[in-house]
Amino acid sequence: MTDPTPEYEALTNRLADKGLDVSRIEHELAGFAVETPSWGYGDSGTRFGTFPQPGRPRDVFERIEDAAEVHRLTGAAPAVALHFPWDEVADYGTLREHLGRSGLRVGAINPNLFQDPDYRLGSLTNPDPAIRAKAIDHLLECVQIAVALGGDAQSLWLADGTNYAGQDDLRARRQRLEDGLSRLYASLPDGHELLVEYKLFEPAFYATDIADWGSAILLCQRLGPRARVLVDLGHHAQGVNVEQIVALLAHEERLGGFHFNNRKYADDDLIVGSVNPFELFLIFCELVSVGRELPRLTIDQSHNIEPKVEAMVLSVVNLQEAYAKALLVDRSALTSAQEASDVLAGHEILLDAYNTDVRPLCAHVRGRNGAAADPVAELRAFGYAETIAAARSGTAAVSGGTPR
Ligand SMILES: [Mn+2]
Repeated sequence: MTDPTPEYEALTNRLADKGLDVSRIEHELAGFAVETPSWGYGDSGTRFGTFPQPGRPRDVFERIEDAAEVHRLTGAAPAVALHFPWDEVADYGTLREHLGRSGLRVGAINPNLFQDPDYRLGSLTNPDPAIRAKAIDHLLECVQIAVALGGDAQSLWLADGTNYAGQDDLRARRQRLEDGLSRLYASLPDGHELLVEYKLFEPAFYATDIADWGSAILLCQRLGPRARVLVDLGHHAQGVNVEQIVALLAHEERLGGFHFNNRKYADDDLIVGSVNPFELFLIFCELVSVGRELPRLTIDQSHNIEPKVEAMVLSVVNLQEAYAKALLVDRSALTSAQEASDVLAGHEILLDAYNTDVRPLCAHVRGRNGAAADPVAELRAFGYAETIAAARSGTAAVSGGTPR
């Protein structure tokens, strides 16, 4: 815990003068938690190539070590989303112990129905019943993995779709999808939730089976109340108003969570807040305005040229700052402006919060949480990247080994 800095004192005095409840804001900010993805720490690339990085984790145990470092520095990344079969192990008890020893818990379980050659023409929507059955078996296996690891969520993105008009019957595919997901939903233990992610296109280029929030929410409404929609910031057409989608899903009580990243062109999977921080802020404004607990927040990024742990730390910091700014919005003044039909007053209230430098506030809250005031600087000073590069030079990982 560090003493308050002059910048923190100046900021919080100004916020208090405006009538904001600084201690409540700090309490909310201190509780902010995002899941980081195990797949975000390993090698990744584009369809043109993959660039292996020194120190890249060789197995799920080392991916969890990297996630633990992100949590140590930010105090806001206490869970790891896992992906199967990429994170498959022989003994899930050992994996659960490793998570606990690392100060982490399991996040959402992400089944993989896009990599197996059998899924070339789809998984749950495949015209071949044997392939559909195989896909359902994998989904049911992932529910058991969640139980074994103490998790409570399945997060499903389907790559299913067609590339050519006439390739398959669109309504028949929808029926197969509903039937398969019904099997999954029926297998969920009490308290487990199903997050249904949508994506406009890619890998399918004609008709993606769950292409937008509408097709996702209709599925969820058929399945039951524990099926909710997951919004990935890279999965919309250009220009789509994502914060409005967030508001609509929240209104319908079907907002399950997020995959945070940022994009300029398509599903670029860049660091969240790196391209459009204003959109990120507006999304958090919607979440704050709902006035309930935040939904499940997860980072879903693919770091191809940037150092992965640093990219993840920066992403968490950017999320904390966007959330902090949203907490600064003077909500009663905003409501008054809206009720008075004042076109620009509400907009200016949002801009005032957005333009506030919240870094001293976030640094203070991180310090109070036992994390780093400046996580990126501490990561670099500590030399974590060099440490893991030296420790992970071989090809065979020692399960549960620690890089430092
Ligand atoms: Mn995603």
